[in-house]
Amino acid sequence: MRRLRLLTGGESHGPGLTVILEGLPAGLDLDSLQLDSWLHRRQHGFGRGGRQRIEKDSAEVTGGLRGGKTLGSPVVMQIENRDWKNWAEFMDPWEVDPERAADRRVSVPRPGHADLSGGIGTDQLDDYRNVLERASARETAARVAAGAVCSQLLARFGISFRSAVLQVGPNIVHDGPPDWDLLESVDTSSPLVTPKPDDEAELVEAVRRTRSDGDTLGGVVGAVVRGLPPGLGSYTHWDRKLDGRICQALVSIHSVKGATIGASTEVAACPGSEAHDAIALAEGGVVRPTNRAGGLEGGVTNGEDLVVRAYFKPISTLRKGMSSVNLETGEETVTQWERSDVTAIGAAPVIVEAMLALILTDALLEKFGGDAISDLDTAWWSYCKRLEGIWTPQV
Ligand code: EPS
Repeated sequence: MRRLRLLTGGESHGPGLTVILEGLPAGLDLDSLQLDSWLHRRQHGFGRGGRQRIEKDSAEVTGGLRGGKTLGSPVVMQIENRDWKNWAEFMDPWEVDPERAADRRVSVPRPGHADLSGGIGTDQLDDYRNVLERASARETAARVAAGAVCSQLLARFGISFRSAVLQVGPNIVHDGPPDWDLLESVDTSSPLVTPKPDDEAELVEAVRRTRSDGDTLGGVVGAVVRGLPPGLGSYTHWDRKLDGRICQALVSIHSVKGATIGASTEVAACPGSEAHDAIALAEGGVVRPTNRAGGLEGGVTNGEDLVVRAYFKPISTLRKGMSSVNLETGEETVTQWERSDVTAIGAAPVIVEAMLALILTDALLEKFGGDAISDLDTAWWSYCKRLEGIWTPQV
């Protein structure tokens, strides 16, 4: 990121997570209820394991805020791991009894998790817990807290988000890229957060069956962002292109193996005349009758809705185990199981929104700058004036 910086710290079963978000302008009003509601959405979803009954995520702000307004200094937040009390003797930062630690030792790496690759890289092959604790998707709670803050800045300029689960394992709820209308009425409290809650009973059954088979499921999440002005990002260099920055952020989410923008896989099979979006004039400015580009052309926003999909592989902790190796004994064996989720896909939409909010806030600050929210407002409205007849903001 160019104007914003996000650092997160903490292990899954450590005392908690720390979030440091640096680069926000001073004077931005923040709402703690919105922040906690995003964290609450991340804990939701049918198929989660016992851990989510223990945690009740909430962000305690310990820096960068006074009276609900940003100070321009880093926004610092802490999210408690309530499960820590059950792990203190195994995860104590200073003293862990090696005999007791053996009870929670992970000696067989799980295929698909960071265990083996991370263990080799950091020379921690004697206990993969040293790797998995940080590689755990628990860290997404920190990302969601930061993304929730960013979304409040974007909301000031009329930029808003919708997201949903489009596929659970092999069960497709919506084929192709989503659009705003499809996602507008998504009930974020339905069991699997799809755009078709009436069809979710079947999906819930599929997750139940997978659980009894000792297996896990992934899926696809779609998200749409409305209200972005044209001209965010850059066409001038590979690492400035906004489409690349968005996909990097999405693929960095735990379990995500692919991310696409607009009608990506679909247009690869079309002739150009059916792949691109014609440009037309209407009363409000320049319009596109279609949005196959998903809001980005040449790495720059074009004023249409930003449309993304993120592809999640199944959770890599399987109750029925998978073939693996124990490098200490030099034997081929089967992975051990510890409590986990059957699928976390219901939690994924808000995580996708959070990563989008971070990257889009970064792009907005890059374009309009300002250490004070008043300077950002001035630059935004001056740009909107220049775009009169081309594009109209949603505020
Ligand atoms: C995770 C394993 C499970 C998940 C966890 C991610 O945790 P535990 O091992 O404590 O049962 O529940 O996700 C969260 C704790 C969370 O808040 O999302 C993993 O191995 O990645």
